[in-house]
Amino acid sequence: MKPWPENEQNYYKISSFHPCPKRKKIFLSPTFSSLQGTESQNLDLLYFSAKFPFMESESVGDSTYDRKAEVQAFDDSKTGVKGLLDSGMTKIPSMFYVKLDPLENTKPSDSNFSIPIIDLQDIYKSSLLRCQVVDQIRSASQKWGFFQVINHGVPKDVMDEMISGICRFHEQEAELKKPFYSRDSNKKVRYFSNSKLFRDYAATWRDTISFVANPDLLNPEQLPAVCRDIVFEYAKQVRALGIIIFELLSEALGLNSSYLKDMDAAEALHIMGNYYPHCPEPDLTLGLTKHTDFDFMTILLQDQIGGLQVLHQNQWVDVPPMQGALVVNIGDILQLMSNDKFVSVYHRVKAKTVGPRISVTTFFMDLTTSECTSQVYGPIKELLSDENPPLYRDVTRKEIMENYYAKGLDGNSYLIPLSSARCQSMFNVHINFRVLIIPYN
Ligand SMILES: O=C(O)CCC(=O)C(=O)O
Repeated sequence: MKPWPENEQNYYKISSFHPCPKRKKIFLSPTFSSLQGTESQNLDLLYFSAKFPFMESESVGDSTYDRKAEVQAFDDSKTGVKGLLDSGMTKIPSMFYVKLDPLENTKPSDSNFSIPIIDLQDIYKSSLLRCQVVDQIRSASQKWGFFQVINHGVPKDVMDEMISGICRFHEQEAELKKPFYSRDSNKKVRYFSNSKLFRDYAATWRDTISFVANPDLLNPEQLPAVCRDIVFEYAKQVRALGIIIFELLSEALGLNSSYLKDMDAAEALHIMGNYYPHCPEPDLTLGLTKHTDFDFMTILLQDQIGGLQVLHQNQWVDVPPMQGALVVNIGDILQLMSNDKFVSVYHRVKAKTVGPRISVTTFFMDLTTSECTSQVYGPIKELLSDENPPLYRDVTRKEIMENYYAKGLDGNSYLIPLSSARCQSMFNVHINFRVLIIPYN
């Protein structure tokens, strides 16, 4: 190992390790002093997470614990997290133990922070109002990557019925759900728990039914009867809203309002109906681990339970449920295309003792690999100049999908391997860390 370069300012010292006694394994997660200077915090977190994902050693405590077998049995049951609770379980199985990432070094949340709320009322009637909304969207997309929209045009009864329909699906008898259970990510309709169950280091407390509309949903017969009609209606409504928001985002980038729509950003939808059951030990797991979305944009419908949090200025900030509102967030592809004018930020969902919590995530992108095309995404040429050189290289959809499926929800952004040589070199200056492994006993 190379000697520690004491005189090199760009190196970071590992200040502590965090063993995880709950898992009866040695989990070593170095904590670093924070990045100096003006580089973005995002880059800081991306880099550190990328280079030092959790390091897991051989099992030391409980030598009989076989995680692989536990995960396999869970998957074979085809009844998800809800099935565990239905069977009378009161302590969560070890495979769900999530080690919170100490690399984040997050501060306690500042109660002054709140996700921007943007009112879309009358944006087609008043050009002054529309200009103000475009400014708000630009600011929210640059600073937060997240905002809530109200008066967005999706009828309240459609939103309520969509939440009920997803709940009905998950709460029907297990035997009726099992035919939809699948790990085949190319299926246009499927029920599963933890999309990357066999890849992620920890499973999380959520079950999902997903639907692909690219551009249309499947033949109605192939959708579960308990939510068929509402899924069709919701897909229609959420796509219409998506088109409006893509127009506003295009204008916020200084582009023609149809720019993103003309790139077919609103063509393919991947709708996920999520069910987060109540959790008997919410401090040991998460509803969903920290991640960014790798699509153009995501629109989220949530019920009134809460649990979604956004990482903003190194603090986890709640996205409070708001009657009638929908949550919008920028995805990795839009961050890449906007050349970092808009940011795709980390978010996660906390597990809670109350539940179930229902949410519906609509990703504007088909996440199945069957639609792997040679379509290329790169920084939008109109946004580039000598002062604004491309931060990312052009990348094909095929490459993005391969990258997405090759990794689990490990806390790293999909953008890391796509950053241009200039950016990569910013990452690479830091590679000579001194790593000290302290056994935990
Ligand atoms: O359920 C939520 O609130 C967020 C879900 C989410 O982030 C996702 O599905 O990627």
